[in-house]
Amino acid sequence: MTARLKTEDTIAAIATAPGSGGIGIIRFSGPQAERILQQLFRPHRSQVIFQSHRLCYGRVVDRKGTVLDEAMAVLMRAPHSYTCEDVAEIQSHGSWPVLQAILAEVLAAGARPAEPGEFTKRAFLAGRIDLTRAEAVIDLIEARTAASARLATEHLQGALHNQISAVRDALVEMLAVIEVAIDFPDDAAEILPTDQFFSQLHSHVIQPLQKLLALAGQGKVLREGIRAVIAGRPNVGKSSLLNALLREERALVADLPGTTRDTIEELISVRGIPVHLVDTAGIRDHADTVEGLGIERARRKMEQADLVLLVLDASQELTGLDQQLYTSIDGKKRIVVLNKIDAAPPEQLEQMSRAFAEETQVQTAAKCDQGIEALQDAIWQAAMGKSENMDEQPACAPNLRHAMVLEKALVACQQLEQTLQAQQPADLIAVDLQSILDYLSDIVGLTTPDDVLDAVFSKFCIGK
Ligand SMILES: Nc1nc2c(ncn2[C@@H]2O[C@H](COP(=O)(O)OP(=O)(O)OP(=O)(O)O)[C@@H](O)[C@H]2O)c(=O)[nH]1
Ligand SMILES: [Mg+2]
Repeated sequence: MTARLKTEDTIAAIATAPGSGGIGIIRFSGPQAERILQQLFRPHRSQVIFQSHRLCYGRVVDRKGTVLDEAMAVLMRAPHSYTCEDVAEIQSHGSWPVLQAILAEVLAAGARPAEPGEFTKRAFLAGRIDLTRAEAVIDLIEARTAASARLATEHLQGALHNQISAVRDALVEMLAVIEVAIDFPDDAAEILPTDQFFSQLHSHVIQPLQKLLALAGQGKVLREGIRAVIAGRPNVGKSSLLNALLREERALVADLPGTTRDTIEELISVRGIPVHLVDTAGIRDHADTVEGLGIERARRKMEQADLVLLVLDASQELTGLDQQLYTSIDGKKRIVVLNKIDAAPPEQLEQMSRAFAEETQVQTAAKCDQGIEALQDAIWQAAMGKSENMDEQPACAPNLRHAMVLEKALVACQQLEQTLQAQQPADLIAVDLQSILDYLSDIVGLTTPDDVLDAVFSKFCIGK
């Protein structure tokens, strides 16, 4: 990939998160980085000149010479830096006012504030990383579980880029053959054995792209997580289940129906999947105004859920309300949770279990932490859409942007198949091949339109 543009200005930002921390980092990148660093950083040994990639101890001073902080500084000379430009970083104490004061000096010395993701955008524009790796940087920063971080790291190391590149290489090879056929139209039939072309298209292009696309759902789950709503009649043990899954006494639990009145939301990790868990008010008919509002909210949450955990009290007979709730989530992803099995007569439990034989069901005793692991497994399986091997996660999974482009590329593959089937001339085959190639170039950022690039980088935080 070649550089798209040369950047003239030097950008600066606080790279660490707001708040106070042990250290904080101010980062600046661009042609003025070294001069600015020299202007406001006084090395402890005055004879020190900045060696690239060497950490240096000293003091940061403002324009009047007042010391702002003791700090470490490092200069990373182009092109061996994150942005491929000269980059300087000052590691000061992580007090927000100190960081802001240092940033103000950097800006006064000639830098301008960086936009969100601008450092990474420069790395991309310089050709150091492709677009899938740039997107992985955001995913890694925002990862909420170890499993989502692992997926981001795989992408950062080029997992998706490499797969797309392999398909692109196959297409380029096919295009080269076509071009020979265009140049020698009389020998085209010999140069272009259609069967071979078809099988190449299938095994090197269509199948790999379909395989990738099939992983998009799992990618979404790992990156964004799912919303799982705990619903059911009052007093069946919904809040007890939330507490057991959270491993803390988050929600009030009482032997009174109508204990939970508002919804309670918490983020947990279920075998690496971020799960937004929502506890709701127990649903019943005759409730007071406040409880009624809670019930309305509970119903709305059920509608919005990716997964409903329908909780039933196994120590009691099924009621009409249980049935009603069950039918109201028809068509939704759901798990039937038979709770209070410690207090359930065996025949009744068996009968209830038979009534939901078709459903994914888990038997629990939330009060005694029983069946919680099985419930976690069931949540994982429902979210990932597969039933085996919970330790296995895809090393590569397209995000929504990639998936949309992959779908278009596959449509273009169908078009190419039709062209081949109709034995159209070689130059038409070349046009179709080129259009598949163009889509794949969009994924890695070779030809991606500017508005898409802007959309990608605007999701970043400032300083990255
Ligand atoms: N024996 C037994 N009791 C349980 C179990 N889970 C919950 N309970 C009890 O059932 C009662 C209601 O529990 P909650 O967790 O408050 O039930 P809820 O569904 O959130 O109730 P509402 O918020 O009123 O809708 C409490 O007394 C719990 O201790 C269980 O597994 N076994
Ligand atoms: Mg409750």
